[in-house]
Order: sequence, then C-alpha cells, then structure tokens
Amino acid sequence: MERSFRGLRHRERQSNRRKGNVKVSHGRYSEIVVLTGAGISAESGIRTFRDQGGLWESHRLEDVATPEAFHRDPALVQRFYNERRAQLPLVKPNPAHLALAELEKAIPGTLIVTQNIDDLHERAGSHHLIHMHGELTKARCVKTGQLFRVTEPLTEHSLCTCCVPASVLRPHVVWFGEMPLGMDRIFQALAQCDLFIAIGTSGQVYPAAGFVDEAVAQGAHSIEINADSSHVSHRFHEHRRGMAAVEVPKLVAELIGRR
Ligand code: BJW
Repeated sequence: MERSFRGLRHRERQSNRRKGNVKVSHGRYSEIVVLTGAGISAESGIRTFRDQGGLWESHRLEDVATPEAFHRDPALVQRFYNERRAQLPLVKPNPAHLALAELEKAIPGTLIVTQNIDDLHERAGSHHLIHMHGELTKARCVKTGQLFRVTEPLTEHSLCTCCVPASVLRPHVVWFGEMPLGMDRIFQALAQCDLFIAIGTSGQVYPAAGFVDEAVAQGAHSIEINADSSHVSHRFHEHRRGMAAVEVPKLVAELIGRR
C-alpha cells in the first residue's frame, strides 16, 4: 500500500517536473533529506576541510585520507584521527544541529545524511541519521569489518578482538576511493523526498555533491544553506546565504510552521 502510494507520488512529481511545476512553498513537505557537511559543525568549533584554516591546509589529504596513506604510515593516520576524536568532548551541538533534531520530531520523514564524522547530530537528538563518511567514535577490523567503540587513542599496533590471529583496527571513516556508507538507503530516500536541503558543504566531494541532482530529478524542491557559494550552488532552487547556526533554525521554523 505504502509502496504504491509512493509510486503514485513519484509519478505525480515527475509529471509536475515535466510541466515545470516545481514546489516552492513551505509547510507541506513530508519526506525531507538533509545533507550536512563540515560547515554545520564549524560554529561548534570543529575545523572544516577546505575553508581558510581548514584541515587540508595543515595536512595533505593524500597523507591522511586515503587507504594508501594508512598502508604507508598507519601511525600518522591514527594520530590525525586521535587528535580529532580527542576534540569531541570539548565541543557541543550548535543551534543548527538542535534545529534539525527538532525538524525530525515534527516531520518524522526527515533523514539526515551527514558527511561529518563527528557525533554532534546524535548528541543534538537526531535518530534518523546516516554517517556516509563514517564515525570518529568507532574503529573497524580490516578483516571482518566488525565495529568497535574507541575508548582510547589508536596506534599502528591497535588490534581487533574479533579474529584469530587479531587483525589491524583502522578508523571507521571513508577515505578517497572507498565506497561511502548507506548508499542504498540514501538513494532510496533521495528518490522519494519532496525536499532536499544541503547545509555547509562545498560540493567538491562525490557522490554527496551529486545528491541534489538525484533529488531534483525526482521533482523535489532544493535549498542550499551555506556561508558562501559552493561548487554546486547553481543546481539548487533556493539559497540561504549565512551561518548555519542562524539560517538552519530559521528554515526549520518555517518548515514546521512556527514563526
Ligand atoms: C559554512 C559555515 C557555517 C563554513 N555555516 N556554512 C573525479 C570526478 C568526480 C568524482 C571523483 C573524481 N575523482 C575521484 C572522485 C571520487 C572522489 C571525489 O569526490 N573526489 C573529488 C575530490 C573530486 N570521491 C570518493 O572517492 C568517494 N567515494 C566514491 O566516490 O566511491 C565510488 C562511488 C561511486 C558511485 C556511487 C557511490 C560511490 C569517497 C569520498 C570520501 C571523502 N572523505 C572525506 C574524509 C572522511 C573522513 C574525515 O573526516 O577525515 O570526507 S574528505 C572530506 O571532504 C570529508 C568530508 O566529509 C568531505 C566533504 O567536505 P565538506 O563537508 O563539504 O567540507 P568543506 O570543508 O569542503 O566545505 C565546508 C563548507 O561549509 C564550505 O562550502 C563553507 O562555505 C561552508 N561553511 N562554515 C554555513 N558556519
């Protein structure tokens, strides 16, 4: 029943799109996909990657964010993630994270897809959440893929407890050239959403940068919130320029009908 209803809505949206009849009014969305990037956590004090002062200014991504880097120098890569993990208890969710948790409560068809590996969305109270680039708080056995909660800094000697002989533990993050996590669920949600929102992401890393196209092709309305223009700004219907901690609560208030 649910399936055929969705199919009907999908055909209706396709037909609207052919007529150039794109939805713009708020207060009527029930299936929302929110893509978040480093910019949403910037005001919590976590560095972005590509802004001035970003992580890629002090580290070459080829040295810390590829499987080859981990193979070449696991100690350096583990140190890079240990330092970022150690920052988590010192930062807290900002009004943008909190507003998205409120959005999920008000509109249960909201899915947050985050590229961030911090834990600020869950600490803000979001439950319907996919960490497509992994999670800092977890490590993974390179052999079985089993996940372990990280309770102390990892080293090149950190081993799993799931296989004999024990295998290497690596950060549970998605490096360049690796497949992001949860892609089936994400593409399914993009195919069904009526609103796609991207917050604080530069649109330079795929497949996330292409999600707007997927959603818009299915007839969804799209909104970008960013302090600046991104590499994919031109693909969005609507833009909110400004800080996420200000713009996200404003948009959420509009969406849930609170003025
Ligand atoms: C604010 C703000 C405030 C600041 N308020 N806004 C050639 C063409 C196309 C693709 C490829 C290609 N060659 C290779 C690829 C694929 C590659 C890729 O995209 N490379 C590009 C560099 C070209 N991608 C991959 O390899 C991915 N895997 C893959 O493609 O698998 C195959 C596949 C095929 C088909 C379907 C599915 C899969 C894997 C990518 C892994 C990315 N990993 C990282 C590291 C993760 C762990 C870690 O955190 O260390 O993920 S890289 C890094 O970039 C991290 C981020 O999640 C990601 C995105 O960064 P983000 O979030 O956009 O941050 P910034 O810093 O770039 O931007 C911040 C933005 O916020 C800015 O716009 C600011 O203006 C804004 N901002 N303060 C609002 N207060």
